[in-house]
Amino acid sequence: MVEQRAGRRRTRRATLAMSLATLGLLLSGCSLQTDNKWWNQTINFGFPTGITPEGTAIREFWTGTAITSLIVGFFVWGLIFWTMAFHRKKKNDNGEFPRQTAYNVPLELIYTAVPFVIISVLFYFTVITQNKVLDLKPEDEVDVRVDVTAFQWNWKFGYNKVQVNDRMYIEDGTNEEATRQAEEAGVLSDEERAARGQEGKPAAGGPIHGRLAEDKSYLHYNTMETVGTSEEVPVLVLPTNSRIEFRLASADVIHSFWIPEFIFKRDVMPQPGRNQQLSMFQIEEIEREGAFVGRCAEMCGVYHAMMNFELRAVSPEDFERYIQFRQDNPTASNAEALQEIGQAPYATSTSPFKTGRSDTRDQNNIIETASGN
Ligand SMILES: [Cu+2]
Repeated sequence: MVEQRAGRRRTRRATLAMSLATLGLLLSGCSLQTDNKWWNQTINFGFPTGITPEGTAIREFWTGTAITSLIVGFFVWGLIFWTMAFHRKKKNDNGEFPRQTAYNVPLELIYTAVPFVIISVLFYFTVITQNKVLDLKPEDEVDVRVDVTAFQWNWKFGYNKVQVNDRMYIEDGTNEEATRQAEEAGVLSDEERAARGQEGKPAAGGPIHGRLAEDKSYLHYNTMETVGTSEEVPVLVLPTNSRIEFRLASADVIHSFWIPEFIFKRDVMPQPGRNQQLSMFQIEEIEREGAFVGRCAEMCGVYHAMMNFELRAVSPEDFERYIQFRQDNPTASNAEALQEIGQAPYATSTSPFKTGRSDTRDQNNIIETASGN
């Protein structure tokens, strides 16, 4: 009897030790990151810190989900270890099995109902978070609209609307001339139609909704644009404290617009016309000034890995000066405008790559730039 009790105590201790070890292992996965809320500092379970309210919502959802999973996990592990430790009866001396407890209807109902409740709660919070992240506010609540054009292998950013501190700088930034040219280029001229034997047929006569494959009129063209080159990483300058809308379109294949600090990425599609909702998103605001790297997150060809850009978040006041300078000096470069407001003229979060094939073969394919810091 005494021996049996000691054995039981030993099993109980072993169970406790095992549980503590598991807990330690799980908690060591947590990382410390800067955030104003203490619970996010300590328990974000390795999730990165975003710079938008949407990013924070996703992170908090993640933290809640991780905690829920741990609670469920510990409950299940507890039951398993408890069963293992205290219900190890074997056949008795008469060769009889211990009392069997299968087909316990109330128990089966409970463990069917409880998981259903758990997934219902998780589903509820998933929908709440998703609605916040994908929320599109009406036109008059959008402060800045950026047209993002992805192409192999770089980015173009156009300012379509800019309203900062209740002042309208750009109401409709569309470049009418460029738009008209793109529309014309997408339709065959009379001579070309004759050459293809398409006289008398309906206009255009191309394969994509009746238009040519070369037709790029679905893209957005703006008067004020920032275009990346192989030598210069495009720097997208945006203000903090402003609602920003991104309209995405690709000039060729599918790309993906990703600023890791947004905790959000979205595919950039060619011909996105029929899915307008899917080719745009908004952020409530950028909460922090700084330089943040942006990347293409959809394998899009040979130089996909080099398709970087930079988001430079500045104060609304600096942004006003930046826009004013570019309006007053339409031929000035983006670097000059950045310098004008006391910012580093070139990207600081990433470097351009050499794009020549022979250059990229030697591991050393980063070009040193004269970046500001
Ligand atoms: Cu790409």
